[in-house]
Amino acid sequence: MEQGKKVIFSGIQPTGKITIGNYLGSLKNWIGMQEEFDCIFCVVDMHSITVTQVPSELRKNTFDLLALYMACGLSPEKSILFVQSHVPAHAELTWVLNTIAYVGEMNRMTQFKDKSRKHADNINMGLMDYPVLMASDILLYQADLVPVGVDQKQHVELARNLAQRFNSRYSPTFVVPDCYIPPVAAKITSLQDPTAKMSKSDPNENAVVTMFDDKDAITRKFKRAVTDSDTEIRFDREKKPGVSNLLSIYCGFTGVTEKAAEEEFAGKGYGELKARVAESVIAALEPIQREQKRLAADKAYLEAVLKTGAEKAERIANRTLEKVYRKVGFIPRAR
Ligand code: AQP
Repeated sequence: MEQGKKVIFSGIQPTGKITIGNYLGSLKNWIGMQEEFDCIFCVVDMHSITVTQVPSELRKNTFDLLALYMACGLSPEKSILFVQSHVPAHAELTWVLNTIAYVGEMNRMTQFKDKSRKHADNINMGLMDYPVLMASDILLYQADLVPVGVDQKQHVELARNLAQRFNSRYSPTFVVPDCYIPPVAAKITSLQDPTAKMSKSDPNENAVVTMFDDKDAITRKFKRAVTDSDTEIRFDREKKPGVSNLLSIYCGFTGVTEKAAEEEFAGKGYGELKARVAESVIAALEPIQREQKRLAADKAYLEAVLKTGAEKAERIANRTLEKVYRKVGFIPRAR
């Protein structure tokens, strides 16, 4: 970590196949940040068990996600790449922060309410505590900036509140982090219900394009995407959520501005829009998929990356945790 450089922290859950929503809303924006900032990127496996997982699949998804991080351009030489459960300080800080987080504020979290509805048979304490664990992830590394999609904004705000609350109750300890929301594609929506977020755990396959989908699947899913009854192609998230979503995906993958995309598709039909969006996604994903496959096959290399990453992350995390323990009045363990 270099003195004076801002610190970035973010992560994705290995809860299934990563979607183009996860990619455009978060992962893609991390790549360029590596040059300018001290970056720490985590595979947040502890978050993922707040929803029932098949253990063998969770293990595979964890390696697959790390390989995807690197295939997209995250470099273990430039950034710290690690798995959350390898650094016990995440769980340890969560306990301390739990004692300053109020049940009322946790109950109001949108994701908790959504996931409680979706998993009514498994509303566990971890699901409710998810945002406190996320606050610990961020605060342990004294992160200045947290690049996430719009859906995670409320959780970053909770991390800010907990940092400020701790700092004023004890003394300045945590950097109060800011949220970085990308200007384009901060919320990609479902291809089948364009008013709902595209989620990797959506059981409807046609609603989601994953980073692992092949050419035919991508073409088919966009062909079936829900649009609307008139024929005009323009951004209007209120009245034309389906078309606006397709345009956002196009802008996200091509780097074209919203205005230029509207001009490009003026007078064209929905069929052409869908085909061109699919082409842009296929072109961007093909090289990533090839590299991901190559990396995922080299387990020894991935394990070595994670070992180094965990060692580096642990050093920083333990420094913060020791400070926190001292501030709350825990006596240090004799060495
Ligand atoms: N649809 C989306 N559009 C833009 N950004 C998105 N993100 C998620 N969905 C979209 C961003 O991806 C990052 C990682 O998300 P996560 O895995 O930690 O959890 P999530 O937000 O709950 O993502 P999913 O896909 O909806 O996962 P499941 O289905 O497991 O709950 C975050 O930065 C998020 O903002």
